[in-house]
Amino acid sequence: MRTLILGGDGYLGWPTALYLSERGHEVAVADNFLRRQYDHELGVESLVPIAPLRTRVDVWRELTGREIGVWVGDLTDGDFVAGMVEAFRPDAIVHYAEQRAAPYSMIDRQHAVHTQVNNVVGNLNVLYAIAEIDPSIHLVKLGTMGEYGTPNIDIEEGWLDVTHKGRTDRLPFPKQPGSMYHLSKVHDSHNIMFACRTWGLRATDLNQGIVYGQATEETMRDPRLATRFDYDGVFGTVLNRFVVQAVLGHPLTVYGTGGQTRGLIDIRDTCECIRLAAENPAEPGEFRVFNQMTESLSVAEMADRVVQTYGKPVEVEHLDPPRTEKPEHYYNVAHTSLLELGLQPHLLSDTLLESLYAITEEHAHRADPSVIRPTVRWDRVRNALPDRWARGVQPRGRHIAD
Ligand code: USQ
Repeated sequence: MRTLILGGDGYLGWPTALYLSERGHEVAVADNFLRRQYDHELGVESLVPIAPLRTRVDVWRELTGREIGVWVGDLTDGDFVAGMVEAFRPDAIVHYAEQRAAPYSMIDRQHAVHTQVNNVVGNLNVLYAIAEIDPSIHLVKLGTMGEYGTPNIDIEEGWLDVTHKGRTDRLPFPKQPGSMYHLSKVHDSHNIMFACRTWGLRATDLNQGIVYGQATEETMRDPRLATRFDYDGVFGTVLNRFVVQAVLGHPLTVYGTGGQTRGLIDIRDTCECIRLAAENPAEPGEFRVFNQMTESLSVAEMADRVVQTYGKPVEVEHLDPPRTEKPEHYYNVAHTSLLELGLQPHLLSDTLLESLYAITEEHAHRADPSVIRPTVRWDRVRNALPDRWARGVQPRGRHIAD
């Protein structure tokens, strides 16, 4: 099948492109390199060096003989999106191309506006391109488990059977997102649901948990195929950060008690989930939601796993929580749809953690410990960026400038 991957230069988009290409999909990727620009703005870098997209694609062709098409452009430009969809005519569009860091979206007004404009407008342009050009194209959209928040009831896969005053209906599961970024994904979900209901589009919203890991079978074939590995206080996600912190001898930065519980997924399972969703499309008019996570752990449990498995002493520091979130809560998530399609999950194992320690040790000389601590607080409407950031490049001035 022909699969177009939006955000195909990113942490997950790139490994997914290789995974699907290896399995016979005709793959094209689109990217505007915004993720690389955020690094310049924040003065940070992926711990594992990443090659330019052109090099990545050339190396893959040399190694496998497989071609990956490249489109460079911005999804907020509707003509670009329509032109690309018209020219490539995909069977499925996998949409990763969004600003994905909650702390980045909470820096201040400009960053919140940038996040929501970039994400919501980009996704709308994708929906319109599909509706106008070929409504049978299946949209596989990356959502987030954070759309649901942490309600005191079981979290279902997108929908909830509700009986109210004697009448029953199947309604969208209530959303209580915890950041301007997570809110942008809720807005996307509403727009996609509307497009399915109104124009008969077919879509799968993958509400993904926190991804950990850095290597897949395909990215390991050559260092120039590696994907990024973030550990800074803005883009680094919790378990990847804890691994890097352990290796650098930095205390593990547990926010508050560490009682927050989240869904997790291994990067290799992300790729397989995308394949399963793309190869088993939603029906015309169907808005399908899968919870893309394989297990739940509290932040304290994640820290503990790292303390137990890293061969050297590791300190844990409980920080004054920078985010507004429930410190302890009920968390029980239904996630059977992808298992029913055949997902065989890699649960968090000591072997996986050991391989991550090895990757981190290899690149530890590139780490900048000064970017580890959290700098963005949810209870401040305007977070002052450290000087080193203020001097950085602004990402896409036309969206975040006054
Ligand atoms: N946390 C710590 N210490 C840290 C970093 C994070 O205690 O050093 C805590 C946070 O307070 C939070 C949890 O760990 O309770 C997760 O934080 P995170 O930064 O790993 O993840 P999050 O901000 O939720 O966002 C990440 C991805 C996002 C994706 C989301 C899935 O960046 O794109 O949508 O995970 S989910 O968490 O299910 O919403």
